[in-house]
Amino acid sequence: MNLNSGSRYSRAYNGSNEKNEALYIPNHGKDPEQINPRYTLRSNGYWTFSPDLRDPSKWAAASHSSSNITSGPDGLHPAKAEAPAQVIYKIDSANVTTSEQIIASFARKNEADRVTISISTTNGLQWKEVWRSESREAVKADLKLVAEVNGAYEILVRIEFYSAGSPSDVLLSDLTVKTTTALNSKTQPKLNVGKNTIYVAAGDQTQSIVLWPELQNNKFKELAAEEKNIASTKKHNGYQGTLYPTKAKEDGYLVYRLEAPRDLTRLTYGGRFYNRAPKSHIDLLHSFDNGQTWIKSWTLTDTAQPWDVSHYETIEIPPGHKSMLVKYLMNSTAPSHDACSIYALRIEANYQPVEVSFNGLEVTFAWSELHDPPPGGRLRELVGCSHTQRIDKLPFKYTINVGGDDHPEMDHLVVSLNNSTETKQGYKSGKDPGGEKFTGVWQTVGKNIAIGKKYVLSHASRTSWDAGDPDGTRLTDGVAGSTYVGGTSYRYGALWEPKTNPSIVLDLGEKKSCAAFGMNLHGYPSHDSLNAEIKDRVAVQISDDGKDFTSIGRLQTDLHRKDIPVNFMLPDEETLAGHTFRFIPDKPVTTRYVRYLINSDRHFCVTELEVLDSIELKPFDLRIALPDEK
Ligand SMILES: [Ca+2]
Repeated sequence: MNLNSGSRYSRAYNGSNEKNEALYIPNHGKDPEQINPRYTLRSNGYWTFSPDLRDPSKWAAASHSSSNITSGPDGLHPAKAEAPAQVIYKIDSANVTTSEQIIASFARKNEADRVTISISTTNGLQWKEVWRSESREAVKADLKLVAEVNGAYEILVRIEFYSAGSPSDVLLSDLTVKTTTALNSKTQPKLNVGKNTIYVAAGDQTQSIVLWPELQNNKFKELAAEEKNIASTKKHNGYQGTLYPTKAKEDGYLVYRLEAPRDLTRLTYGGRFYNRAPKSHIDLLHSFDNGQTWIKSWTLTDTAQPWDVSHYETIEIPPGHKSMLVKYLMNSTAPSHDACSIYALRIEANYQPVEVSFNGLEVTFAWSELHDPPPGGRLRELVGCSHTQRIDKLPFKYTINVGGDDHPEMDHLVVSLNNSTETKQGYKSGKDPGGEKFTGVWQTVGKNIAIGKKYVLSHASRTSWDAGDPDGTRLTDGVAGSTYVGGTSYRYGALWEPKTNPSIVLDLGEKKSCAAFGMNLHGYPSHDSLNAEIKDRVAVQISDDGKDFTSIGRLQTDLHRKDIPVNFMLPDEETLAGHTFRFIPDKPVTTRYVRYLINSDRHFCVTELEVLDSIELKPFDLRIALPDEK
């Protein structure tokens, strides 16, 4: 991410499926999250940008560019009156922007003074005025932009002034830009219970412009600086390009212009190309002299299958160029999208940042510790925690220890260049819970010796929701139910009404050594094992004669997330309502009969019985090598 002075970016871990267009990017008018909102894939990030407007040594560093602007004790204003003046701020949103609020306060003395706010999502190729002061009284803007910015990654906010009297008659006294982004809630770095190591480093100190135009249905025209003999198909068919030359054996091309406020340093351009007809070629060219001379960096002349070539060229740009042109050229014997065409193109130019000095940043993780229910309690307790680290030099490595009985529920992650000396450092609680680095386990299960064996139910299965066990074979047929509960889940098992409290006697046929006793179960209402919701109790008893049984333990139905083996995949919503819960004795026991005594207040469904001849849980460290480690 690109952090300007005065920026703070907070990203939430918990997904949101709120139907608010300010929070998502519509996909052909629809909210993509609504296809299955229970996965809560969508989450949001919140940028707050409050640039310094007064300090003569600081205000420029927060801006993208300016002309005829200076700062004063009351804010930014024109350096000279009766001349156009402007300051432009750039929001690099890192994740895709969904909406933006611009709050600005101005002073304006004379009727002839002017202030306007415009935005551009095309690196300044097109501007849209979003606010204008209509009178001397209208000096506060509070804009909520959705359609204007939705889908953008780079937004320029331009404030133009005109002062008719003395230069400081018109001034910008306060500016806050709040940008909301959409992100994938599963992609943020999570903390484990115990010790976590955080590594913070700075990347390449550069700024960038990205042009990534949509091409189909003439959309390529929106950003192009020049075009010749070129067209696109109305709809991108996906397996051929959409942009193609319209005349045989003549050049068809598109030109894009890149302009930066400071020297360009690097250009990376290319795309995905379809070159099929004999003697066709597609060329990438760039120019530093406004198109007088072109440098060809790549040509595609190969017309062999599969007619699908992704290629990018990177050009180091010599000093002294703030502007350049990029050309995509096609020449074909057959002017058609199925002969010579471009699927997609992307242009990225890097340029010098305003400044690269580093004045420190702050990183805050916020989470909730999970504590098991106290004796007699029903619910896990959540304890809100956070940790803030001030970082004065990079790279920097530090530790966050997380307490509790399980991995925490993450809340948000903040990176801030809006340094405040008042921010409390360290743990919010003031206490370091300590702890060791968490290591997961790899589970290897042996053979399920219950498969195909006979069993007896104390109460016949109900047949509601398509459940049932008419032949007395379903619980040892080797098919266990799903991890997600509801819909068709009951048809894979035997089902009992609440408080039936059935028992099941399994006959292994002969005395066998048993390493684990399990049962795949779920019920209605659905209870999440990972949230200590399951109240069913299933006792395990053994017997050699099928008459006298001895209790040896109980299935463990409250699981911790930290206990889930690294080689077990949780369902997408990260709950566990249906599972083979097990009792694992300290050492294998030998028995012929196994009795499961069920005590349940809900509709209780068993899909499979499991007796394992072996089970192994070995430490398995899912290591992430930090950049300074091997
Ligand atoms: Ca089964």
